Amino acid sequence: MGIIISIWTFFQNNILTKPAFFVGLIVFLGYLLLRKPFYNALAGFIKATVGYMILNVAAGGLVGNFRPILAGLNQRFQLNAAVIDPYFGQAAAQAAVENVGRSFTMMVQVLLLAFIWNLVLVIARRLTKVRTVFITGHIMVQQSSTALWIVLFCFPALQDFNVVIMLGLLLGTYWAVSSNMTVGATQELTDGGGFAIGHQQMFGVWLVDKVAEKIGGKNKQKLEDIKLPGFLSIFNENIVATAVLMTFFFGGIIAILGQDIMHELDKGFSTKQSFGFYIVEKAFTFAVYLQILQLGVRLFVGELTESFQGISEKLLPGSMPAIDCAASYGFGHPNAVTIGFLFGALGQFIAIAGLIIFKSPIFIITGFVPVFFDNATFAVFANRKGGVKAACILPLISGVVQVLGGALAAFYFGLGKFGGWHGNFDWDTVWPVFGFIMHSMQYVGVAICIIFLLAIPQLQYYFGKYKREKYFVVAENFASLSEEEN
Ligand code: ASC
Repeated sequence: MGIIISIWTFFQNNILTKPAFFVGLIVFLGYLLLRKPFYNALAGFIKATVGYMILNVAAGGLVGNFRPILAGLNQRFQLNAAVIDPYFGQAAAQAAVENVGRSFTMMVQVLLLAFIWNLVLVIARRLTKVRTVFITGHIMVQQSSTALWIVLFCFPALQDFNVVIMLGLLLGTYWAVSSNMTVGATQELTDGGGFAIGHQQMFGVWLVDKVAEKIGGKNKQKLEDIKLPGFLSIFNENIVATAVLMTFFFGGIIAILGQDIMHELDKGFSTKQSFGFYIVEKAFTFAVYLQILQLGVRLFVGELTESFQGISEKLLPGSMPAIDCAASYGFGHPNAVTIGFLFGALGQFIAIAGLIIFKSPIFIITGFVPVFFDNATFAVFANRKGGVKAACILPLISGVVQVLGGALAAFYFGLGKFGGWHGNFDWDTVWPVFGFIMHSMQYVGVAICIIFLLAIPQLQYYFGKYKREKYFVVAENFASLSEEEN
């Protein structure tokens, strides 16, 4: 038993919560299964791991630089608002769990059980129709934290052991089913990239994929089709467009915050530097990280796509890993990412103004992670199916939903007073509904949520776009389907 626990602990600390190594090892194993020489498998492991680490550097850089700026609005206007962002949400959930005298170590146990349950659902895929294993470790930590608080809120007297079992099953089912919902859309976007989305907005991606086409209409214009004339042509270049737009966007916000607050928030802002140059430098940093991100994605996705054939041919046919939403950014028009972010922010600001005007009992501040990563992802998917119009409208609507759903959730689950709510799309929509059902119907409610989730892949299998004999082939060998269709 001791040995098993040590192996698990090792796995948990070094691989499960470090998706870069997880993806690397999948690539390594995939190449070995394809009978590639060991040195090729090793090279694949290194490229995939380093690629994912580059993606992490970029995502971390974006989060580290821009999260404090948006959250600074709270300080500037003394709103006492809840920040809708998973990092704030995780801290708030931990504080709430400890505040009622419960142990937060349950979070890791939930994570492990949920991961194992996800694997079981994939192994039994002929029955469950689940094709995806959620491996985005840092997201799993954040979601286990928020979900742990939701369950303790609904079942305050439930013993630790039962909490872990019940939530492990619920969360594992959510990971498996929600990422499985993105298989078709992601394979189409990436032309058989060999991965699905395992992040925080999978229900959203599914929805966007379904409605974008209707919004775009027949004569849709994609971002790729737009060629701006005259001096505007400089915006055809993604780096220029991003840098200029961000200079206005963050420039405006930083100017509102003022120099003093910025010195407090950002220790890198030296007193010798002029405020104007500081703003420009910050805004350009955004473009820098987006470039780095694309580089990382290209590196590891290439390896993953090729090597995963080994796993899907020999080990788990018809299955695939579900990874960070940022992996999709390498496959859309680069400006889609920026447009999604800006329209998402617009939607959020409109909704926040609504909360203030209608004197909501709780205020919300835009969190960088949901407003950027969710809406950029939506725009990338939306542009492919519905063009520019869909890439603007859907993130705008999502921004409104994020604030209103986030406000409702922060208020209902009582996390507002601990400073934040998770704030990503699925956590402003599906999870608050789950929480409400569990709170009002108790164990029956939990059963309803799990049955609802388990029914989704069945519906996809029997009625979805890639149904029956195509269902597993979409994941396993997308190229064969595209050839058929052409
Ligand atoms: C999140 C989160 C991050 C980012 C990153 C995007 O939800 O916690 O750090 O999105 O995963 O690449």
